[in-house]
Amino acid sequence: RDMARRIERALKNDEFRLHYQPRYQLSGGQLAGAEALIRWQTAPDQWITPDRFIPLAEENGLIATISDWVLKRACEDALAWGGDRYVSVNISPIEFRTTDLVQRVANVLKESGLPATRLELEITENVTFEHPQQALEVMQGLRSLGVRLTVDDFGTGYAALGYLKTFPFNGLKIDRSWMKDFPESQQAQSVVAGIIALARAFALTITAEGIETEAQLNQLKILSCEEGQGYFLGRPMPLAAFSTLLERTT
Ligand code: G
Ligand code: G
Ligand code: MN
Ligand code: NA
Repeated sequence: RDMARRIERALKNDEFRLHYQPRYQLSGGQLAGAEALIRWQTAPDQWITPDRFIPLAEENGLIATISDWVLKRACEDALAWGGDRYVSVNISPIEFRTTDLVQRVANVLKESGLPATRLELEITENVTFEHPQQALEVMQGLRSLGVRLTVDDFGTGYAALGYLKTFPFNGLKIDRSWMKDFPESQQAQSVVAGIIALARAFALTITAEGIETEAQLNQLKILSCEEGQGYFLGRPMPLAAFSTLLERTT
């Protein structure tokens, strides 16, 4: 309850920031877009990581308020990125309980002017949908707007074949835990190759996250993984740094 009050105050006091982590096309090396990651700065050198406050916001009903702030910021920022670069925003599975998510996303697109095709929503699979039928309808509504939907953290939770078949995803992100001993371990290579084949069977765009070495990047290219993200390619950074990166690439 105390945390709920702190989050509300933080929104009012403008203590949240977005950092952007670049996502690259692996074949041609183009900067495809960025994932928005929230940061909470409580003092000049003090940050609370989302791992700590997002789960609390989910419990105390403030997650939608945070998401609305993130969506607005992210869409406004991405408008200036040029080309058809997208911004991708993490949305908690909890938010798929209510159909108002579709209206909220529609509003933010309209108000910001960002084309829907340049917004992607990442939905973690390590939490199940409490009401799958409801979640399906919300996803269909979002797809009708033109927004892309991606399974995040794939390979850590509940998402199985039925999940990929039932829900209208456009993309899949391989959880970074699978990169740990990739590509040295033959088993890790087989698993990653298997997930890529699986994604292809469902016509999903595949992104590898947690790329930390050149060896990983090269092997992912060989496996025809489409997009990549990770410290080796670029860390999450403030908007100004991401804009500088864009200037240097275009
Ligand atoms: O950026 P970092 O590694 O600290 O993120 C930790 C976790 O917090 C990740 O699982 C990430 O998906 C999640 N996260 C970051 N930003 C947001 C956000 O804006 N909304 C939600 N729901 N989760 C976020
Ligand atoms: O759960 P999700 O995939 O949204 O989490 C994204 C988080 O992963 C970001 O907060 C980011 O800080 C972190 N991250 C991004 N790239 C790497 C990486 O190469 N290595 C590690 N360990 N973490 C990463
Ligand atoms: Mn994510
Ligand atoms: Na992830």
